[in-house]
Amino acid sequence: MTVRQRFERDPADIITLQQHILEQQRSHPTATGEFSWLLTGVTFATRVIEAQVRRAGLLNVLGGIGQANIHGEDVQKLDVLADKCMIKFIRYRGCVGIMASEEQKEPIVVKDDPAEGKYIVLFDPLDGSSNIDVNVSIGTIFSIFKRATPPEPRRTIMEDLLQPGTQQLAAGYVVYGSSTVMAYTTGQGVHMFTLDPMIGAYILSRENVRMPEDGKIYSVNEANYASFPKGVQEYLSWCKSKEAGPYTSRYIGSLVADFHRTLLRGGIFLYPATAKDPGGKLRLMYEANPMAFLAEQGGGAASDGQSRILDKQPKALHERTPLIIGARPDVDRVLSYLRR
Ligand code: AFP
Repeated sequence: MTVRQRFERDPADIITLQQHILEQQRSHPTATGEFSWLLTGVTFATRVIEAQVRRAGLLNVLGGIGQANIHGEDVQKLDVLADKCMIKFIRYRGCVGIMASEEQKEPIVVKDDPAEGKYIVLFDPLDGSSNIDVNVSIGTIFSIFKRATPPEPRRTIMEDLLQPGTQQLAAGYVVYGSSTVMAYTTGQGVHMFTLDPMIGAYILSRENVRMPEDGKIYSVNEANYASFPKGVQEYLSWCKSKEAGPYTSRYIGSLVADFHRTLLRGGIFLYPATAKDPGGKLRLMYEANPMAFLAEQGGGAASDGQSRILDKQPKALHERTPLIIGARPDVDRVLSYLRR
């Protein structure tokens, strides 16, 4: 029986995100419940953000604050609000030691002692901010790691933070779209939950999502075509060829929304190196790593053109990376063009 059939048959049969997280916790006999408590903190923060996003035109939250962030991008009022919500509702979860936000230059140390605050939460509080004022889908992305705790030798805050994506305990996003959907993974598949505004809770809507391998969509900001690597240019020409099918093109400009579609429909999303951003535009720790974890858990793949995203050893908190992410056959094809 599908999730929808179950809901229509008996509304009491629904599975909330909270229940789902607790179920997953039961499969880890040594789990203390702290991690589940932390995850529900993240989801609560996104519900507060979503309430602001849904009323954005009615409240005084649209527009910029007249300042640029550390990446040189205009900060929007909703960026600031979303950042505050994430920081506030995650920090009170007790077990969090370090947080890092795409909007903040420095990490936020909540508990210096790793034995007291063993988790690290990294987030992009509001991804796709240039879409806020025009009612196009935006989202929140998060990624959770564990700090080195005794008996492991103590690490500095930066050493704890700069772990490769393979070490993520959980990752997910919320897309504030035609409905509000959360997708998350703890390494046991990708599960999606739709926020039911009547109940005020995220309800399971898709379990064990698998990325289709026959998708025919490519997603890229083609305005940058002239400075893409030659292999990417050739791949895009192939997408438009008779041999390819042909593909169709979709680009929203919010990674969360573009990735969400790719997870459900297959195909590929690319943000290669460009003349403006020779190292790529997207952030490894806040965008590429969490999406790569979800992509792989959904049967897909993610690469920077040379190596697997999850294997990359970060050198800086706000490091950028090229990103090629989607169904495995599509990612492999781009890589083969890049190798030619
Ligand atoms: P903003 O949050 O500044 O709108 O950036 C969004 C983003 O980081 C990512 O979500 C998009 O995929 C990408 O940038 C879009 O970049 P372009 O506007 O250069 O296509």
